[in-house]
Amino acid sequence: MKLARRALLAAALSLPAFHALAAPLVLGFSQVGAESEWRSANTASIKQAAKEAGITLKFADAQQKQENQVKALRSFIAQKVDVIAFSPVVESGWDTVLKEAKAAGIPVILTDRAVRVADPSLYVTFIGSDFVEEGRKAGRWALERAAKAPGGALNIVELQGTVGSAPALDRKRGFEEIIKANPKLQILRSQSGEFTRAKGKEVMEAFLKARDKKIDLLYAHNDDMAIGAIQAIEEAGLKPGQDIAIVSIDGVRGAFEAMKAGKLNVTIECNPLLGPQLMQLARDVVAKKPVDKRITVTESVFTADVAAQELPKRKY
Ligand code: GZL
Repeated sequence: MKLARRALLAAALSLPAFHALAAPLVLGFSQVGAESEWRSANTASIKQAAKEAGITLKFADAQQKQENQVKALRSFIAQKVDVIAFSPVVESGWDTVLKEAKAAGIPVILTDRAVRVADPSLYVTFIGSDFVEEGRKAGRWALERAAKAPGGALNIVELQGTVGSAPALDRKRGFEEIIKANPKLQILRSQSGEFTRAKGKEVMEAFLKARDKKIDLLYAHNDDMAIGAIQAIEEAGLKPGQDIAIVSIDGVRGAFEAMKAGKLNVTIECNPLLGPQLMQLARDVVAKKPVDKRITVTESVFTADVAAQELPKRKY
């Protein structure tokens, strides 16, 4: 009889209805901040997806500070959440807190940005974009632009993302890997605009005041810095998108509006809508199902000539 009862219980426990009745899965999520349109769209996607999945989301905004993310991860560990996910603001400095999560038996999922750790078993999986490829796509566009430029040359200035962050390091690497094919593409100045409009404008003002050689192209690691730079270029009496061509990354609504106005030439899409995939990953990881170590999302390139037709279709 005992065996029959155990078998019955096992069968009941396997029913989806039982899981629905079980306590909802608790996910602790540490977000970088709210620095850009991209980040806001990423946060909205995660919150909406958690609600739709019936997952209890504990959400912490780090205001772009690593120490706040470490505090948040420690708080999730203390609360004994089922799974932790985060977008690490910078690549390094995570080994200690990730070891604490591992010691507590809490699996960690990386979203959006990657980390550099000595022991890759400290996280289960990464889901996000291939930032190096995004940089390559920007580089390929720059090469094409140079081919049509007088003398085939372009003087470039670069607005980098957050210092030490995976997107800033990788987007720079991918861009330089491609443009080195044409030595007439020269990066005159390169500085962090911290992924924000305000800082992007401030640094672009400094580039313009430096009065180096004439600037032909701005490469911005995200659309928000490009939009800030557009204001600086206009205030300097120049035409963004014409006197100074602009290539940026993310594909947020503001970029499509700038392209439609002829002020931005191209945006490389970086998909922030990771919420639904993250929720499924959280369930799979907690259920100890095998998952790929690295899951990248497919992305497009949008040039100004398609901006008007694409804008109404954009989800972020
Ligand atoms: C990229 C993401 C970057 C965006 C910026 O996946 O980490 O951070 O490109 C955001 O807009 O601030």
